[in-house]
Amino acid sequence: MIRSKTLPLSLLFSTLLPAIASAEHVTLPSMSVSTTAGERVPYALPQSSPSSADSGELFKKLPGADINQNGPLTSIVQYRGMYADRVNVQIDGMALSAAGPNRMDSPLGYLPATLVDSISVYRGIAPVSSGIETIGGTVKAESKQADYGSGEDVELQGSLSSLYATNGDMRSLGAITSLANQHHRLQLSGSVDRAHDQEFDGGEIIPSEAERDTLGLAYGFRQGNTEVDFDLKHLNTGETGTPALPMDIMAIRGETFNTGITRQLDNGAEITARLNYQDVYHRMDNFSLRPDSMMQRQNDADVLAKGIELGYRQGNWQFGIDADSAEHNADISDPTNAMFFVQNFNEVERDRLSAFAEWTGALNDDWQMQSGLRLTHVRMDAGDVGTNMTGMPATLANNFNSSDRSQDDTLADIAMTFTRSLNSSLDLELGLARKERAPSYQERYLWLPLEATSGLADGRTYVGNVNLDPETAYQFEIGLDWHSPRFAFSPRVFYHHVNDYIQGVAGGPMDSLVFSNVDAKLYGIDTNWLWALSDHWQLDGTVSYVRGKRRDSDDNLYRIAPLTARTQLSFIQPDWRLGVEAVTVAEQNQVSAVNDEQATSGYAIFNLSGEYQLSQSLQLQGGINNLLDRKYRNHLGGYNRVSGNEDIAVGERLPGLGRSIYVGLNMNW
Ligand SMILES: [Cu+2]
Repeated sequence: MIRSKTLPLSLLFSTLLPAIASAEHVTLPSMSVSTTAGERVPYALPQSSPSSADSGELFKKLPGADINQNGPLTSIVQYRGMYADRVNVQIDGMALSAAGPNRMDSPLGYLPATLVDSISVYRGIAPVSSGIETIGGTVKAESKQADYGSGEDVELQGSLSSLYATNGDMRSLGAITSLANQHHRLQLSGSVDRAHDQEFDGGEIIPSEAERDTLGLAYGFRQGNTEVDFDLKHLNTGETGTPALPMDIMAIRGETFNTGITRQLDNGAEITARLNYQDVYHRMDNFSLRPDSMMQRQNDADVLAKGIELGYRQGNWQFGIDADSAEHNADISDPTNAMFFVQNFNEVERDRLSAFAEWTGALNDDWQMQSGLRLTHVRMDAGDVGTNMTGMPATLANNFNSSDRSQDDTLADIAMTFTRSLNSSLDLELGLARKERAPSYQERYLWLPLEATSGLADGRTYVGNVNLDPETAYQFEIGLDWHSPRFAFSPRVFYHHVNDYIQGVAGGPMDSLVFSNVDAKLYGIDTNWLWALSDHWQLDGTVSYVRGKRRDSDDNLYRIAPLTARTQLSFIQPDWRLGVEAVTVAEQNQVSAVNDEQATSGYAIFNLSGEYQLSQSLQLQGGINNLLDRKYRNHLGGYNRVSGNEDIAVGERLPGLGRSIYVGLNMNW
């Protein structure tokens, strides 16, 4: 995994909005209607101003993308029907582990929207160089980074992004400031997010308050052919609701550290070496933020993860060796009863050693190819567990402790994509891949029926299965990329044939589901499109459709995004822009019976947004989300798990957010 230095912002939209966010430029380009060119890889979100603290709201605007929402800061990436452990989400080049057994600290939760520089996705098949275990694709989110200066003189630069939204009284601030010359760059960044409970037409979602602070320090040095960088980040998420889960966040606190060296060799090759480290503590409970709680429970969890990456790139070839290791613990207690304890996960280890080779280049005058092979060895183990409970839980603990928990899996990934231009404005893309994923630690080592399921939030309890096999997906993809000066359209059709798909199946103790290998398929189509109607008017949007089914039974896969279209009409002037967006979502009645999943009906919501360039260094932005205050239910939003809220019954699907008026001021220097 070579850390990309700058993510290409899609040329398609690159002139749509000024790059206000980036500290590299003090002068801002003026706004204009886009001209179109071929789509970049990975495909980055058109620069857009945030309307919420959650960077998941930005990710959702990509084709094929959606978010499993368990709380205001707990956005779990879904790409083409695959989510959680199946999607490789990298924040500033780092594949983060989650401290929370329910992914309350999902990777996007580490990057507040006010600090986002770009979010991109490899549309379709992710190259093997993009990471280990990329069965559901690779998503990259990058924070704003200061660039080196141009001469010996030290320059001071920076940017600030502020946001206020009426729904939940949300306040966000993100800032970076840097000192840099051509050899050194030193950067300090920070952010603050605060919000009260969110509202919908009919009441409040309780608890959905949010509290998060981040602090970052980065330093880079370059001289001749060598560059060294250090990046230390601190995350402190305070009391934050997750109404779709049995507990809420009390704390997610810790550090991530990433450092690397890149050197260009005389023969034109580039070598890189990177190290990363993550140490995060998490506490959650079911009583502090909830109106009623019968039985008080608290869970203290942590993760300690380390990784190393070595890369070599020359000409058409790229090679890499990656290794990482994560250790997880989680202990459940009862603050009213000191005797009570459950060792939910104890010294669970998941270690990966992986190597890849990839070739990118022209096969002949017409065809370009990227193809790669990655082999990965995954080793997992878990320590002994215990509980003060007697009866069934004690028996399960004994059975677990006497079982052989040490497991080894070998994964082989092969990915091939072929592109050719059919004419000057039309490209064809074909992709084929075999991708694998080893079971997650929850899927293997959850020994007591609990809802610790990497954020499934289906309300069912699960038990793990030590003997699970890895998932194997065979992926096929065909797409077009049509780009003329005023029009662009890039549909992709895909089919994923998944053997040994891991899914809960009836038959566990105490009416739980057992993680089991089943067979599944996912297929669909997604597209981006843009139409410059005139010099001032532009229409653009995405359409995303995915269908997920079992192949070994009649059932559907759980929590699959409904057919969704986003359509935006913009009026663009050199120093301001106004847009109206329609988000139309179809009903989802292809639901999973085994997960007791509820169907949802379709809806449409309308959003207004605008930007106004006050001066070279000052921009005002704002808008209204859900203009008509439509009451709707997001199929990926989970069910209410909180009793005592008069506005939403327990087990009812959580409503989507009501109207929110927001305003933000962006500044750079
Ligand atoms: Cu948690």
